[in-house]
Amino acid sequence: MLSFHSPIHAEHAPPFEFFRGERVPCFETPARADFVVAELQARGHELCAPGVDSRPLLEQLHSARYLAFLESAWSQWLALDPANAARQPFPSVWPVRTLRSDIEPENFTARLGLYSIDNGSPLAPGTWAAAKAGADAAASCAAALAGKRRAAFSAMRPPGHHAGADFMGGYCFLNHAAVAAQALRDQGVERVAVLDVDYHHGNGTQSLFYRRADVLFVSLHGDPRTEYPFYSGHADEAGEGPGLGFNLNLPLAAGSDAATWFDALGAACRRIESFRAAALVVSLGLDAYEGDPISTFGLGRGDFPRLGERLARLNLPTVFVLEGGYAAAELGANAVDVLEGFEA
Ligand code: Q9C
Ligand code: ZN
Repeated sequence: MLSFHSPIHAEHAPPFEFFRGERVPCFETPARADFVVAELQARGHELCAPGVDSRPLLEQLHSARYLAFLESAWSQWLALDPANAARQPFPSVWPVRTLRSDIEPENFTARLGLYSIDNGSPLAPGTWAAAKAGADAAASCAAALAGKRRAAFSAMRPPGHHAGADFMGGYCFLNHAAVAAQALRDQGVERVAVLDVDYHHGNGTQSLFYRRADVLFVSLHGDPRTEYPFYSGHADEAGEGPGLGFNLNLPLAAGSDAATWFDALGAACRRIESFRAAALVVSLGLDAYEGDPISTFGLGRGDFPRLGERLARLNLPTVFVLEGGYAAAELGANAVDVLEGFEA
């Protein structure tokens, strides 16, 4: 499958995240994309550098002040103290419920709280460059479909589906799947479906399209009663206003097996068919894999080609965007198995 990749992803390499108050190595590492690219090359897939500037798409999806913050975040952090080069910024205050989020504070770590849903999305010097390159790759995939390709894959990180109009979260900064979906809409595709198969609910993507009927969002994920992102992803979230009926969440109990998961995938595919989508964007997280270190579903190695085959039966032009999946050594094989199952 035609795949887009840029080595710029590796500029996002924060040294640690927090777990139970302690520093632990990041689960979301540059090695993840390196494994995916190595597997694409080993199996003879075509790799291209992203050639589309996603800036106009990002400006449609994300707020101007969030983009301005993210683009300059590391230089603002350094401006506080040159010694910050060796430190990782941590959000200090979150504007929950009754607090105001309309006025941007001048304090940097307070502003980082304004634009974060969690304390687990570490910034690094190259975060903006890497996330922007991922958005460019997603836009390039959509352009490949306009050029009559059946499918394209963005082999980039950090992931994107937890990022919303004005927030980062869950290792995500810019919403690459939303960029691909919006690009397809701008090309004149009337109805676009986004199917999110990452283990975690794609709260960012859901929120970006929640009031829209032109982009259907369907997600299979761990039940937010027990799984990240906890505050989004319940079955009763159906869309709002003109978007009512165009959001479908299929939360599954932690520990669900492959049979349960594929039943839900069938329901997701039937909704995409009834929507009469003309193109599909797949948020391709591979963390439903049984070997994933932070997830609990039971998909085995052999289930990934099967996922690709099921998606191919929708018979739609399809963009695949890499999201989560933290069993890094198996990530490449699992991702490319989906793509090859789709092509078979
Ligand atoms: N101790 C994606 O898969 N919490 N994001 C992890 C681990 C956040 C996952 C905590 C998980 C976010 C794109
Ligand atoms: Zn995930």
